[in-house]
Amino acid sequence: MQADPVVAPSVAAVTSRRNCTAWNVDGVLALFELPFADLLYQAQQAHRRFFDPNAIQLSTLLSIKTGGCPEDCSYCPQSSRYDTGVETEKLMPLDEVLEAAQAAKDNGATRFCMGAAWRSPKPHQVDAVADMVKAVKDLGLETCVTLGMLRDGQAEQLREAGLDYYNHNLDTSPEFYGRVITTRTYQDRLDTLGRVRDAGIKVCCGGIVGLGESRRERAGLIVQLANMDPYPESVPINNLVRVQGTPLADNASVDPFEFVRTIAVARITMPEAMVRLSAGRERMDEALQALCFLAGANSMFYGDKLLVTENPQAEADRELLRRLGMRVDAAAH
Ligand code: SAM
Ligand code: DTB
Ligand code: SF4
Repeated sequence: MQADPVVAPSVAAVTSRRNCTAWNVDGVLALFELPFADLLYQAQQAHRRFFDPNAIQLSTLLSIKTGGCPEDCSYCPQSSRYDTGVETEKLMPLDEVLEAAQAAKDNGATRFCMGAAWRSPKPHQVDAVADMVKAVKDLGLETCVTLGMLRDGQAEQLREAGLDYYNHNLDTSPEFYGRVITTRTYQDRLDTLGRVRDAGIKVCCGGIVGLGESRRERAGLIVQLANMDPYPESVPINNLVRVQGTPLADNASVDPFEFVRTIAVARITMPEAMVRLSAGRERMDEALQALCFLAGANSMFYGDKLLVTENPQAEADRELLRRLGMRVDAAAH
């Protein structure tokens, strides 16, 4: 029996990141509730309008300042509030960062993302990261950093150093957010994202599936992202990595098809964004990752480590892409 086709009211109107249509939670929820095949069909149509579905962009992560973070993000192994076994380290010296960036480039990554376990960087820390951005950019890589909340002028300083992307996630819906983090507000995050956008840096912003949120709350996150004007250039969708010692260590895992649905809904509502299959691949088999690509994911983290947790081996990823006939392309066009 053929289910009634549900076409979100605004799909046809979404033609440009700069001409956003207002999405609402019920409309996005209707997408989530489509039969799986119909949802993936819509996602593939959206994907093929702007991208080559056989192309993927690869970003490699490096934790340049690990652990000891004062924030209480309940998923995070780097918060000093939880005993997760992550050692606190100082900011990594420039030469070590460059060595890792060169290795990432040699392995085939096109973007290098540097993450720091800070609530908000201090001026001298931004100076040091700006030097890293300049040097990594000079290697011929795209640059991305995620440093926490930014104050006035800091985004501009990073832009001048050659920063291409700033990652700052909303993580979840505004309604569920207070159950996950109490040390910074949703509005704090939106303010930092505004500073990044105003400085002319590309925005990388997404969230996490598996925090204990409902489907409606997952839809609420997508609404926030898709209604940004313009919506982010890059949208990481993370599957919670459950780390012992964090408050979410024993969370139930989310139905894998629900994760694929989240990617598909992100693709339909933000058709021109790079949608990144992010944390959590270590627990996904190859068939599930292939479904994520079919749902519209066209980017992933590549390299044996995320920030502090494991990621699939680069060699295994190259083999997966080869078997699927996918090629690496910085723009995925
Ligand atoms: N400290 C900065 C901040 O939070 O703004 C930047 C680094 S922080 C580790 C970057 C993002 O990683 C978080 O916003 C969250 O979305 C993601 N993340 C952290 N721990 C995770 C986990 N255990 N599973 C999935 N995603 C996680
Ligand atoms: C994002 O959305 N996911 C990445 C990146 N942006 C910085 C981080 C994932 C972290 C997973 C747990 C860890 O290794 O710390
Ligand atoms: Fe700190 Fe970022 Fe981890 Fe939150 S997610 S505890 S801000 S490192």
